[in-house]
Parts: sequence; C-alpha cells; structure tokens
Amino acid sequence: MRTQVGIVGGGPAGLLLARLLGLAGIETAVLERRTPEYLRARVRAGLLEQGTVDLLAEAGVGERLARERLIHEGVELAFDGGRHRIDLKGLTGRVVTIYGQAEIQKDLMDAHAATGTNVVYEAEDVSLHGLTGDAPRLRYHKGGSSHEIACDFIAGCDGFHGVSRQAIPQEVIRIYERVYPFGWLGILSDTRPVNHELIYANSERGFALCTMRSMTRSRYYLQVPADEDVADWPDARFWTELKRRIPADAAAALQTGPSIEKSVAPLRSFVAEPMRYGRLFLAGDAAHIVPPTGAKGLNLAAADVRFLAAALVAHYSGGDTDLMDGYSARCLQRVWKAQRFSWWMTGLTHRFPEASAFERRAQAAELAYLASSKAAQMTLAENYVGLPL
Ligand code: RFL
Ligand code: PHB
Repeated sequence: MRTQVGIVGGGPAGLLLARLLGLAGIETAVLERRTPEYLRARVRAGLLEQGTVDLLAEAGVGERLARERLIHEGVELAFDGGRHRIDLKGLTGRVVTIYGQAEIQKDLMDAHAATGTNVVYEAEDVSLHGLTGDAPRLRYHKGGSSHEIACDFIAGCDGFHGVSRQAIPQEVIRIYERVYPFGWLGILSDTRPVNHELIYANSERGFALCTMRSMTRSRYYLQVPADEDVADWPDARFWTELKRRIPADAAAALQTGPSIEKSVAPLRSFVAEPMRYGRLFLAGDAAHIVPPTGAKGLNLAAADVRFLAAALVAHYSGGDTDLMDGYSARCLQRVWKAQRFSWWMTGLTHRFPEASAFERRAQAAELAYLASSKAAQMTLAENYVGLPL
C-alpha cells in the first residue's frame, strides 16, 4: 500500500493531523495500537486554550464542542486558608474552555469514520524504516498478517511510550528531563463541581485540583507519591482527603458520590530535540511531556499539529520546504515556554518532600505575591490562556 503521509498514533495529535491534511487533499494512513472502545473511554485533558478550540473548528470537529463547552473567565488559587481568583478575561481579554479529551477523541474518530479516512485500529508491532531516504515505510501486523505502507513522510504522533521517537538514533537526539517525586490521583464522578471555575490548592497535606467536565460531572486530583497504588484509595478515602486540602467553604459545599474513573498519572517534564529526523516528524507527547499543572500537554500537541499540517500543505502545494525545515525550531520555541510555565506552576502549587524550610517559605511568599500583585497575576494569566501562536 502507498500513502502520502503515514501517521503513527490515533490519539488527538494523529487524528487532528489526519483531518487537517485530509481537508487539504493530502492522503494519510493512521496506525493506532488500541481499540476504538479503549480510545473513547480514555480520560485525560480537560482544559483547552482558544488556539486549540479554533484549530478543532478549522478541522471541522468544532460543532459539538461549541455547543457543549464551558467557558471559564477565571481560575482560583487556594492557599493558607484563603481563595484568590485570577481574572483571566480581565487581565488578558481571553478565556479558556473546558471540554474533555475523550469528547475530542470521539469527535475526531466520528469525523474520520464519516469521510472514510484510513485509520487502522489494533495495529501491532508498528515499525519505521528508511527515514533518512526519500521513501520511508511503516510496517505493522494486524490479525496475524504483516503489512507495509510506503509513504512520502511519517508523522510520529504515538505519545510518550510510542515507537517513533525510539526510531531516531540516540546520537542525534538530545533528551531534557525532570521526573517529579509525586503523581496525580484523579477521579471522575457524576457530581456537581464544587466551584464554577477551577481551584488549584496548595495545602500542607499536598496539592489538590478541582476541575470538571460539565456542570454535572466533576474531576478532582490529589498529589500522591509517584508509586501510589489506586487500590489503596477507595472513594471514601479520596473524598475525605480532598476535603482536607481545599478551603473550608469549598469542603463544606463539596458534593461527593461514586467515582466512575480513578487512576494515578506520574508527573514528568521531558523534551526530545530536534523534533525531526529525515522524513520523520514528531508531534505531541511523542516529543514532549509537561506536568499537567499548567494544562498544556494537549494544547502543545495541537500547536505542533498546526505547524506540521501547514508545513506539509506548503510542500504538496508548491514544493516549498521552508516550513518543514523550520518545523522543529518553531515547535520547540513554544514547547520550552510551556515547559517553563508548567514546571513553575508545579513548583508553586505542590509540596515537595525534599523542600527545605527556606524553600517552603519562599513558596509561601511567592503565593502571597501572586495574590497581591497584578503584574504577577498577568504573568500567570497570559501563559495559562496560551501564549500567541
Ligand atoms: P496520546 O494521547 O498519548 O496519543 C498517542 C496515541 O498513540 C498510540 N500509540 C501507538 N499506536 C501505534 N503503535 C504504537 N507503538 C503506539 N504507541 C502508542 C496510543 O494508543 C495513543 O492513542 O498523545 P497525543 O496525541 O500527543 O496527545 C497528547 C495528550 O494526550 C496529552 O498531552 C494530554 O492528555 C495532557 N493533559 C492535558 N493537556 C492539556 O492540554 N490540558 C489538560 O487539561 C490536560 N490535563 C493531561 C491532563 C494529561 C493527564 N495525564 C493522564 C497524563 C490531565 C492528566 C491527568
Ligand atoms: C482537567 O480538567 O483534567 C485538568 C484541568 C486543568 C489542569 C489539569 C487537568 O491543569
């Protein structure tokens, strides 16, 4: 089989790229390891920048999002018993959107099913070949037989644990990484959100985040040790601990109920440079991971895809390779700003087991400064809503 762009990974990055290329008349084949049912149920991101919302609309998958999304004009920081609202709209003129990643995944899968895009689910043992020549190939197994796809280019959109980044020789890729000594235990429940906007809480028992998927579905996270076992967290323990970490008035208003999903995610900052090797382009979590504190992972993946789609369209429409040549540098500029912000937000809001008394005092002072300084709030707000593209 032959296609123009072979895409490894059918998560949000891979499927969004396939949509943008498809609309420009460029043929793709997407290889995804998981089943459609698994992908539809995967609970991850919830907060989108306006640039991501706009790109989804451009890709023709913005209709349900526009109908069902929640728009947030502010966000709260809670510490030392108090609540402090950052007025995102007032400070930046911009807002953020709440719409679950699982819904984006469904919208993308449905759009591809309707247009007959070649998306192969349950593709096993995907491997990449001939990346430095002009005829790269993808091989995979499905249902006991082997397949090969000849491509012009390959997009590695297969997430942090995928095979695309591994296909780049170690001597040409540079890794920057920080692993945090904690993770996030998250639950989803069909309960009314405790507040109409998000609350990021720094408490002496550790970080907590109150977020949501709709006005009847809540999502809460607790900072836990990196090796925590979810089995040790029955719902009752989760709710009790959450109430201890959020401000008393929020705890009193918290509606609890059975969890419908519960999982632990490790926290990591990671960048692989460059994001291109020959005819392979990495996009999204395949190239970089941020701790979720800044809500930037999916938004960065969407920005990569925007740049990559533009580069491939320019190539196919006139042979112009400038955008392809500049792809990695263009993405990495944005990636590093989001890395810095996510690392900073994590440092501001979490309790680090190794923190000295001095570092703890400095963290408290920084929170107090944020609560009182418009300049500091502006810095947070302009990063949180998303830096200009
Ligand atoms: P994904 O979503 O990991 O998709 C990769 C796809 O590739 C497939 N795959 C393979 N397919 C074929 N062959 C192989 N060998 C393969 N290996 C893997 C996988 O099955 C999968 O379908 O990467 P992508 O598309 O780059 O998207 C990235 C986002 O998923 C990620 O950045 C966000 O979820 C991060 N994130 C958040 N981002 C935001 O922008 N806003 C948020 O509010 C937000 N909250 C979060 C988050 C991530 C979290 N966790 C669980 C880490 C909250 C949490 C708790
Ligand atoms: C979420 O809604 O899951 C979410 C929101 C904001 C974050 C992280 C996760 O910073």
